Amino acid sequence: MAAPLIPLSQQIPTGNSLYESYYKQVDPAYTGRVGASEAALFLKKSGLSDIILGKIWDLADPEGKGFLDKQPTVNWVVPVADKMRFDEIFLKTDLDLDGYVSGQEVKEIFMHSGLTQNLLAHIWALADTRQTGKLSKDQFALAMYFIQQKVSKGIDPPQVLSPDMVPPSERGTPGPDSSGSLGSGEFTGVKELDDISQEIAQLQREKYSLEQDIREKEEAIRQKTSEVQELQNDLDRETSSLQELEAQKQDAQDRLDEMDQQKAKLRDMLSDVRQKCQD
Ligand SMILES: [Ca+2]
Repeated sequence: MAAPLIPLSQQIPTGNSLYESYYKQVDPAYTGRVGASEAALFLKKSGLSDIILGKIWDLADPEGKGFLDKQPTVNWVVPVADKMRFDEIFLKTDLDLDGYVSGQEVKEIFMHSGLTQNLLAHIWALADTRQTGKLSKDQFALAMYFIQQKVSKGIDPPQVLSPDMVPPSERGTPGPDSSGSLGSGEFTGVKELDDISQEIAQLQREKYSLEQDIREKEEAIRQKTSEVQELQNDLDRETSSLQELEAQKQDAQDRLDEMDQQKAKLRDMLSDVRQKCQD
């Protein structure tokens, strides 16, 4: 029974007869479960590397149960091909390698989408199904899926998750706050995004206050400039009145000199007259 290699995406659709026939090979007794060793033997035939097969196994057994359900990741809105792509992004995004991405870690990728902060916060709240303030690999994929739907198709994320949207790994056991865990519609899911918006508001306030300062300084400079101009005008006026006074003084001096000359002339005439009287 040599199994031909088939693309992963073709294995997933439920009810696919080809898939059913493969499944029968690894679960001939129809237990509904495939153990890791049975799956490994089967998957080895694909010719894929152990690393890829390991990844596929992780994908198929997200809860690490050690066996595969008959329909492992079907019935989830996130397509398998996209999931693998998102998982790769997740690996690059989880910088501290704790298996989750924080708001801080996704901030850049989220913002890069160009979606509004409110919408991103809502998507985060939807994906953070247990409100832990961080996203698992599956939750991150769901968030990326919603972002992608909005960016490429204009499809808005829902107000609440429908059952087929909840990541398979998050199904079954309710979260600590199950009443509001499936997307409360509150736009306060991402603390970091809130922080950024507060930072922006703070910066805007600072900018406004700086602009106010600048306007006041400019006004003060205008006032000083006009004061200086006035003083300059005063100085000009004083200078010209001083020049006028000096001119008047010179005038007076000239007349004084003239009168001295006349006085001398009169004295000469007087002395002439006296001389003539004596003769
Ligand atoms: Ca992390």
